[in-house]
Amino acid sequence: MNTRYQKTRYLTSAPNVKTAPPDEGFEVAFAGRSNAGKSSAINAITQQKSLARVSKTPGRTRMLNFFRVDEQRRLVDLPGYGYAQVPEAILKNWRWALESYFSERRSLRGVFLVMDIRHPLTPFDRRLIEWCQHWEFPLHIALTKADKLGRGAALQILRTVEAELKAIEGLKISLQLFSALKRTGLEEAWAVLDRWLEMPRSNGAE
Ligand SMILES: Nc1nc2c(ncn2[C@@H]2O[C@H](COP(=O)(O)OP(=O)(O)O)[C@@H](O)[C@H]2O)c(=O)[nH]1
Ligand SMILES: [Mg+2]
Repeated sequence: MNTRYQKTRYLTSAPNVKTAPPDEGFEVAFAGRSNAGKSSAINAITQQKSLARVSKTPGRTRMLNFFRVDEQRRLVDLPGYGYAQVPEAILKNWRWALESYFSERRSLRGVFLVMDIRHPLTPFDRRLIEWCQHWEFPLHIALTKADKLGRGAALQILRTVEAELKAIEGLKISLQLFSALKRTGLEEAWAVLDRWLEMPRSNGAE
């Protein structure tokens, strides 16, 4: 059990990095195509029922949503896009908002990409992965909704995705199976966040 994320609170939303909270301390960005299971993953990780629901508030869906873990640490819910055809103007704006965030955000320590295990490596995911490679951000991938598959099938997808991504030069990557529904994979997710956010070690109680 890890209780360090339980006090996470919604901080603010910003359309782009220029209006984001002060660029201090440590930040981890959560990315994922819409409906991949990102909000559910954030809620499971922070052990809250509806923390990430704020990201669904109309007007905030295309924003960077900031959550405060503590004085020095934040989680950021990045905007995704869906299955439906997205108008070019919106895509362009999304690309610009995320590219400027990735290129300018000094407190960003790593990218936590949530992919539905049944639909891994969509064009959305590949774009994110390219950016991580380009800006040398460590990337952690949670293949979520793993409960939808048997253990063997899930592991096979994990290995296939891993083999493809480990072949990309200069990409620092780790992967795991996850299920918000069954609450599996939490320890691995917390370990990655603890490391990236430089969480002080607790003294045993957790
Ligand atoms: N079976 C299963 N369903 C999930 C899981 N995570 C999310 N879902 C469902 O997938 C849908 C999209 O989830 P949501 O977290 O809102 O996705 P987001 O758009 O990426 O934030 C919802 O109906 C969730 O209940 C999971 O681990 N297992
Ligand atoms: Mg969401």
